[in-house]
Amino acid sequence: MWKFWLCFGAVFLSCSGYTWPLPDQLSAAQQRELKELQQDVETEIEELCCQNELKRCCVEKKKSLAQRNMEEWEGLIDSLKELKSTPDEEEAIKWLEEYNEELRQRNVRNAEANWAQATNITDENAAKVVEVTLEVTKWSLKKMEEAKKFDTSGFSDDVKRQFKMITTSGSLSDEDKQRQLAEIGTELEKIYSTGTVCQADGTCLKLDPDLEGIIAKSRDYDRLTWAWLSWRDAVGPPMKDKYAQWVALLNEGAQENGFADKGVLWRGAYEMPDGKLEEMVDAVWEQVKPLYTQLHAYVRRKLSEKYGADKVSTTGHIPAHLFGNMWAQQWNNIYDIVVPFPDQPEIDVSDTMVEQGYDALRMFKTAEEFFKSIGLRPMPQTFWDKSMLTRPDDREVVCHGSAWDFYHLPGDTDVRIKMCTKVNQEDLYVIHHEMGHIEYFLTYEDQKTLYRGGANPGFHEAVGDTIALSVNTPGHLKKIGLLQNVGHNQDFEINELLKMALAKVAFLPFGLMIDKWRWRVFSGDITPDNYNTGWWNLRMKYQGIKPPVERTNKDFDPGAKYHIPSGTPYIRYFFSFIAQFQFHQALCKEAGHDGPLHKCDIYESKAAGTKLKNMLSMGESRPWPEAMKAITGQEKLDPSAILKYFEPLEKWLREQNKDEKLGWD
Ligand code: KAF
Ligand code: ZN
Repeated sequence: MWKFWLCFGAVFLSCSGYTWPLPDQLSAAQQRELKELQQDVETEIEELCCQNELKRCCVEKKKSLAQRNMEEWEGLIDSLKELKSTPDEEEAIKWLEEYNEELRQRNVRNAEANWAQATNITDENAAKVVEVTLEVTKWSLKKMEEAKKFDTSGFSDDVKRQFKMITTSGSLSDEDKQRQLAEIGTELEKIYSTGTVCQADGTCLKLDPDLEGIIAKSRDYDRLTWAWLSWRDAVGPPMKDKYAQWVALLNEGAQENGFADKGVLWRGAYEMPDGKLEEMVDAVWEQVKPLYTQLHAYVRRKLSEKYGADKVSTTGHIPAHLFGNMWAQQWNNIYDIVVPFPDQPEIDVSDTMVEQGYDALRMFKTAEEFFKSIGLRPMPQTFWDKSMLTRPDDREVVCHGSAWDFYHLPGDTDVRIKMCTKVNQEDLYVIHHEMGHIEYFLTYEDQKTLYRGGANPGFHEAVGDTIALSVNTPGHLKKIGLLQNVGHNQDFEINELLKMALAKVAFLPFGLMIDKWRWRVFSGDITPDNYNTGWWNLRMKYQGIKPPVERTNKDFDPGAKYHIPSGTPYIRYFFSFIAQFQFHQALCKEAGHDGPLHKCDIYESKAAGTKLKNMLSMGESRPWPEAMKAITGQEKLDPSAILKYFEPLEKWLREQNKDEKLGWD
């Protein structure tokens, strides 16, 4: 109650930050009813607090209204409490409470075993991961059978939701097959993470940092071809048959549980009727494709000038190894080749970071400082003690970055990041990305175990990226001493937007095609004989790129991208790259930003932080459109924010490309 009055003490502060009491004995439907009422009351208060009135008068009105509503509120809660849930539902709720606690404890063990292996790849640790995975599967299957005995038809939405989650499974019933699946999974990830390429002089190179470094920095066409090809030859072929077996086993598990294939289950995370997710992302892609096509044509022209028209034609697909990134998924590393106005002040801060003596720890502290500035949580001490922030030199590890929730009880926090940090701007961005996952973990720690997840997987991916949209503005980089000069003219702005587009717009068709490939692999449209052809057909169609040398179906180029051997779904990143601009736009509005969206920096805005926190705290407890609404006011994935952000650039690109033949077919 006291919070209420505190809130009204500050006259023009909105009351949206106030948490109205919501007793958890009520059913979800009842709780929702109360929440709706709460919103009505808040709107009424806001409306009454007329801007033109005297301050004092306004306070009085708010006070009396609040008092009246509080009485009604408490009366309503009492009457709802009397409407008790049925005995069956009470039993179900009790069963769920125990389930959630046991799940939490099992998740802790699961995370521990996986962490041990990911930070020290050994046969012994791999064997432990397999054992824990089998244990988890066995337990989940047992619990699923128990859960199915409840008739949930009359239960509240919240109880139904939990049962649905428990009974949606793709697990194989046969234990030998379960083991086979778990073993192939760890094997595939091991091939990727321990892959090396040896040169004629006997020195051997790893993907991270060696081969990725060559692709990022070398401007020698043949050297680039060598690095690109060697990585694929090293890891692809050894994976191919195993991958086909892995797909078959996953599909068998899905089919045993009544699903057409594993792709249906993967898409299920978005809680849309099957087919609708693909429809939604396709529609979004159609809207952003014109912008991508402009960027593609501009970059193609620059690459053709750099490497020669015999290497890069100005009308067709671009060879995939020239983008500064092993997978051509983001193109920011070739900013130096494509920079529109080279005489403008530098905007890449990598060199400055090295000059200023940044190391991994300082980069993480820099990121943490931003999250704290908007009122999100600092990293707990255990984070600093237990995370792996750089590549150790005494053992093999999985270098691909990840964030880990050890399903702590509040107060006993254990969250970690595993990353092989390098001192450059790209990794500063990745750190914000990973820390975004951690902030989500911390903000939904009070949720039931089943709900300790993102509103959908794309939300989880978007949190840190949203923050990084502020951090990477030249204005902010200057604030933290990483840039000395910031231009204030249109040329500088175009440089700035182009650099951003190389990271964000270039990514979109890649983010889309990966799971288009896997959905078709799972459905059987793309068979093992056609894995590589199917892959390149999509790469060519969506990204407008082609392999630098001829590929055959003996190759397995998908395996050279981490998320394929690790079995991590990818459409989440496409979702995220659209949604993060929606979030950014909404938070900027909350922070009172005015001016172009790409100039907005929400640093130190508690209002923006609160808005974000409110959404994050929902975890996975509600379908994602509700979480989307909580932060943006609308329920849809909508590319208008990203299009607005890049509007000045798109206009400029159109002018530059007016004599180009756009596209690649
Ligand atoms: C995103 C942002 C910038 C560039 C590129 C991307 C896409 C993608 C990529 O291709 O690199 N990004 C990542 O893979 C970042 C790693 C991660 O944070 O998304 C990580 C991937 C992962 C690793 C191991 C097991 C499962 C997933 N995801 C997480 O650590 C994570 C995600 C959700 C909840 C908890 C942790
Ligand atoms: Zn991530």
